[in-house]
Amino acid sequence: MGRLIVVSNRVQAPSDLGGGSAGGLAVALAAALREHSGLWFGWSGRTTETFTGGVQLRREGAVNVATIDLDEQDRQEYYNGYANKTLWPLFHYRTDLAAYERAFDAGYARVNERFAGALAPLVQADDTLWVHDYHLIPLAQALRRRGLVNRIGFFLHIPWPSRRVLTTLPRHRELVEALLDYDLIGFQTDDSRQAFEAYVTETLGGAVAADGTVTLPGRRSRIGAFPIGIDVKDFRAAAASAAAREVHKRMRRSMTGRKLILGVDRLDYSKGLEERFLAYEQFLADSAEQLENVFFLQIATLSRDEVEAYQDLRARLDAVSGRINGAYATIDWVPLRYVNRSYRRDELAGVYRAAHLALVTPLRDGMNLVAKEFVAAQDPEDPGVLVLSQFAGAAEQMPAALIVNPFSREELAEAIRRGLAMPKADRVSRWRELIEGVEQTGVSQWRDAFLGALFQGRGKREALPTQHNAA
Ligand code: ADQ
Repeated sequence: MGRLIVVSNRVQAPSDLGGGSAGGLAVALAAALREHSGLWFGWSGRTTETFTGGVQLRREGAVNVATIDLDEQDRQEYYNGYANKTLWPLFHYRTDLAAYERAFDAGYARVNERFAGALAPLVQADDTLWVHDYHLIPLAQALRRRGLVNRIGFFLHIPWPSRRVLTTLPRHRELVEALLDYDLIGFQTDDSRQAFEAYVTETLGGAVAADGTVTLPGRRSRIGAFPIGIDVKDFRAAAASAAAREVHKRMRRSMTGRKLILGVDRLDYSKGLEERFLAYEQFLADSAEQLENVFFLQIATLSRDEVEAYQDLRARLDAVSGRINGAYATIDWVPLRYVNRSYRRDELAGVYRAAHLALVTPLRDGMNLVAKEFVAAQDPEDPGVLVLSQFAGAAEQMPAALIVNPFSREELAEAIRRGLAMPKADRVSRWRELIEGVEQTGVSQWRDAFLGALFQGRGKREALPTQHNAA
């Protein structure tokens, strides 16, 4: 068997991320790459005046990394444009925010061609490729045009939208047809898998068999749901580390006996932060007896702040948090602590452990790893309560959480009340069920399930005539 080549927009080899902050995904993929003496390919994150196509090769620990630089137009049209102003909002059901500009389309196609042009010469005949996320949907098509018949899999980290939402995208058909040049297409949830299936059968007139085989005239692919998870053992170790214990102690000290409600997210409109703030305000308005007994800490790392929708959201959150504190704070109580910085994973684990309740209430989310990390970091004897949106992919696997509709302020406020009052026995039994699920769907099971399905699939493309290599 040949090498494994992982392709993603940005490369996140563990040593890129520095002390204690390497994400579970990076760690899991790096482990697979080590096992298959593989290569991780992606954008360096840098832009140059003109695109050269030059590949920078380096070694990060045991992982070989290959990156290319893009030009400034690529960053605007492909990354800030089609990826983050068109596909991201659309796939998160925000058709009101999705921008359709020809320049974005062109930038997306151009960068995928640039990736393919730089990557193709590095690929050997028996290599297997695993491409990640919505930035690179047409990459397999661009590689096939260059004659590659290797096995190529694709995993989508964000939701696949319903057919009616997807069809608001100009040229949606081209996008889905390009996706069918992958041998295996993985989704986070059954819900996404079914939405894709509905598109294939109802819009393209194709067929999807029970085993996930997708057939259309002249082409065949396979789909499946592969829910992503965290590295539980590693995260628990982070939660038990000296750094986590120190943060936990600091948090407890600053809580002065008050209960901590926690939110941890990238600052993104899909995460339902504004709705969460408003629900907390409602909770404060309805629960006079709770004033000064609780506080809400929202950690929201800035993200994509070159995109206006993110700047607007940030301004709204500043205003709402200011209003809440203005109305309710006392000389020694701040009801909402709103922090925009980012924390190391071990520090974060300490904060999770100090919390009585976590609000993970995205309006849409592919999976949501914060929900799983929160569970993994809890004290089994005295765990906190997880309030989880029904629209997070994680809800399919975590029914023992308090599942809420994040669009309903009353329902969310009620879940906060219920969670804070939940007796210990109930918290412990829910947590046990949750941790069992988190352990069973860890990041290595995810990786092994996806790669198992990809390797076990039929042989190479020569056996299968498609539009590009039928001859
Ligand atoms: P994200 O949208 O980034 O990921 P999520 O799954 O919650 O969402 O992952 C966020 C990661 O970043 C977590 O590991 C979390 O600990 C970390 N993080 C968040 N806020 C942080 C902060 N303030 N400081 C430090 N770390 C922070 C996308 C999809 C998700 C999908 C993942 C993985 O949108 O739906 O679950 O990919 O597939």
